[in-house]
Amino acid sequence: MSEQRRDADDPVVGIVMGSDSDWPTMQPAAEALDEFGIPYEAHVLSAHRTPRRMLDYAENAAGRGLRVIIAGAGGAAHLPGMVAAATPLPVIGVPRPLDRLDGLDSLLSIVQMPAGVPVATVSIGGGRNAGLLAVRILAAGDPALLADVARFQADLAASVVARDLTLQE
Ligand code: RP5
Repeated sequence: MSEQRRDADDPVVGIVMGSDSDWPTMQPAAEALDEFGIPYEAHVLSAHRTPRRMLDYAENAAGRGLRVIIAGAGGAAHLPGMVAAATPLPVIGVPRPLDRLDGLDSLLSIVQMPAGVPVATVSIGGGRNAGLLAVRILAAGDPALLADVARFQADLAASVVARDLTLQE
């Protein structure tokens, strides 16, 4: 990849989805990135309706400075896998629950990738965890961000303890 000049605000995570109707599922990923101050971009790319646009995006993502892609889709959810096929970047797949099969179709379409083309698939509707996983991937090479993740984990644990019900009493 050729080195490009980058500003601190340039996106390092790409959030892509098969339809604008997927946004409610994907928005929690964006919110998680916001919480950690990670710049991102969000686009609609369809593996089926706009295949060339999807391939252009995936093939150029690393060269533009993106480091992780979060891809969500529902039903015959081929977008995450096809993006993973066309980029060397890590891809996180988010299965969107649709009305008819509750997202099981989306999950299986995303998770059953052939060896050699990994997609890190989160749970059905797991947009928030997709965002948090992207943060962790970035944090592996960024000690300050890693410390932020550790603080987040400590806060999460404290919030669970604070809500303990002490059922034995
Ligand atoms: C998929 O078809 C999209 O990712 C979306 O989850 C689903 C329905 O899309 P729309 O008909 O709402 O545009 O490709």
